[in-house]
Amino acid sequence: MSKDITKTSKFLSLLLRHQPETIGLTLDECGWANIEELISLSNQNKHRLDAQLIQRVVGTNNKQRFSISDDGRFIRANQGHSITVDLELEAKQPPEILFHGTATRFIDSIFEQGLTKRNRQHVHLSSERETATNVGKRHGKPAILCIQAEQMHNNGYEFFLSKNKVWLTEHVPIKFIEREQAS
Ligand code: HQG
Repeated sequence: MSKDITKTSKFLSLLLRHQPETIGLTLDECGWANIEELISLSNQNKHRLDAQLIQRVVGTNNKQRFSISDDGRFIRANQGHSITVDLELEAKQPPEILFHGTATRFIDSIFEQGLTKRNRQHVHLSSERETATNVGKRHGKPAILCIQAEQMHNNGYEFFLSKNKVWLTEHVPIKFIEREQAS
């Protein structure tokens, strides 16, 4: 990814997940921002942005973080919000096991409280161990947790699958979490 694209992706994540007010942008209740407005407010705030750059970020983004509406006028983040938005996700049956990557320094607290969503709208889980490892590395020395997702689901916990295939849930109680020992 070129430097421009990475920078823009980070900027869009900030605006569309956390702080649209930084440039005076408003999102609708489903998290959509009007692209024309986004471009104009960004440029007014000295962040160079145009339709082509947005298209490149959406198209090349390795994690498919963003979606454009069918009419091409709106953009939103697919997951990862700290602000409250309705992603219109349907509850879905998860696989038997899901993974969560975290840092070793959080382990004690996780085994006291379960996995909590912290600043975000959901706890983020992955069907792939490798993805979880990469998420964990962002925070420090990684630790992988195996989550008994099917059991949770059978016990009435809801799961959602974001458009970019991140599994989301409200909270994971301790009894469904097991730490995977490093091999
Ligand atoms: C930890 C990225 C102490 C949790 C990724 C994590 C993901 C606890 C951290 C997405 C805890 C929160 C989200 C507890 C949870 N005590 N620590 N009880 N419960 N934690 O960044 O899952 O690249 O909010 O383990 O790919 O790391 O931005 O969540 O370490 O999908 O698109 O608290 O962000 O996507 O950290 O990452 P985060 P996350 P993007």
